[in-house]
Amino acid sequence: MATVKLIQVKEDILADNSQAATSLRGDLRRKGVFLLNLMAAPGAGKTSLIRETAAQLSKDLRLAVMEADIDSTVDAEALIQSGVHAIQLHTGGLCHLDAAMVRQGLAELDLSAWDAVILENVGNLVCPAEFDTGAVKSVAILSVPEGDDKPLKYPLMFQTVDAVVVNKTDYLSLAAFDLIAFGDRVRRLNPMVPIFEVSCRTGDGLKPWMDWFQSAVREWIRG
Ligand SMILES: Nc1nc2c(ncn2[C@@H]2O[C@H](COP(=O)(O)OP(=O)(O)OP(=O)(O)O)[C@@H](O)[C@H]2O)c(=O)[nH]1
Ligand SMILES: [Mg+2]
Repeated sequence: MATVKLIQVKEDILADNSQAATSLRGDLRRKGVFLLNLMAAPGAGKTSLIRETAAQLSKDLRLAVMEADIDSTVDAEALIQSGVHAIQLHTGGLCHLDAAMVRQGLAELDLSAWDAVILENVGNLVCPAEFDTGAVKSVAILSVPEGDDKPLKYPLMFQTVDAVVVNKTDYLSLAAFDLIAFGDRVRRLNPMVPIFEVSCRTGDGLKPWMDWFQSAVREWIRG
């Protein structure tokens, strides 16, 4: 079993979160490090997308991962076993991360060694969307078995992100998931947001996602 660096992160209940998030982004800008906040319901494919992204981009980008969970180190262990540099944050039962908690996690990484850090937020479609983590970009994953109605039920998640990934498209033939209706529902909330249809299992559709991610990192690093 891989040895995982585990950090208990604590909420700063006295801090103004949006101020803390803006200040964190400023620090990331000065250090030339990109931070992606990846959000989704449990099991939608966050760790799988991170693993695929790291596998395809690690020759071009120095990429580290912060896995956040209420408990367990399984995701960080799985990534380390795939050769990805990952640490594990525990939220002490909280279903979200705020900017102060993300800053505590980043302090455990030597930021001069990385171009980009991906944060896997706690699996939840509600709470994580309510907190600015200080990330440069936020992305929501929705997997096909969850259903195309989720933008109607969890609008904040789809409203606040910079990109949406529909994962597990290999299940489309088995599920009554209407990609057009889903896209319409998302764009009613977030008109310009790019939507990537992928399967982390088959690799289908991953190239446009990789291109988007890589250009977002490059743009940030160039300043
Ligand atoms: N069929 C299929 N299965 C997938 C795909 N992507 C991920 N899975 C499977 O879905 C399950 C959950 O994937 P994870 O990547 O662990 O999902 P997660 O969002 O990180 O889950 P939590 O961290 O528990 O919230 C695993 O069994 C994956 O192998 C896909 O594109 N197609
Ligand atoms: Mg995971």
